[in-house]
Amino acid sequence: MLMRCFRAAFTLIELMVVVAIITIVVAIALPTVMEARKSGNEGNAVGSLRTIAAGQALFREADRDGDGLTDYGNLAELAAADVIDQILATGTKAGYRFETEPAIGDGSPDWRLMMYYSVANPRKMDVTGNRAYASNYSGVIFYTQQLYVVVPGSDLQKYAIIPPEMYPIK
Ligand SMILES: [Ca+2]
Repeated sequence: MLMRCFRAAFTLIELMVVVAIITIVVAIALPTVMEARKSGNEGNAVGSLRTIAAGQALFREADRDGDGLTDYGNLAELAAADVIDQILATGTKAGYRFETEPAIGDGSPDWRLMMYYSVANPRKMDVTGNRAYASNYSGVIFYTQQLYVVVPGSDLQKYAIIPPEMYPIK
């Protein structure tokens, strides 16, 4: 009796209406969920750049690689010195890819004592994040809405200069 009532209560059309409503709700909610995930990843990327900045300072001041120079390091060197976590050390964390390198200047070792740059790019632009970030030894973090490509020999790599088309985060 109960089963018969149930069947009578749910016709095919009613089921289709339910499916249509669920589809609409998902279609409305999905972009919001995606945006929330991206902004979460972006927040994490900024946090990771701050972690790298703190790690660089520790690495340099304490000569954590023990080479007798108060120099900056790359991701592998910071990881080996235990000043960044092992996930960040892989260069990929929470939808972002990270790089950090001492500045190369004119090739003399003095440059790596004074400057470094860090870059965080979304693994997929507009999918895992809407912004690419960069920072230098000043600790200020800048963003752009294009993937940030570090060109070998570019001013960023040489002198840790943040290009003018990047904007400081608030
Ligand atoms: Ca050192």
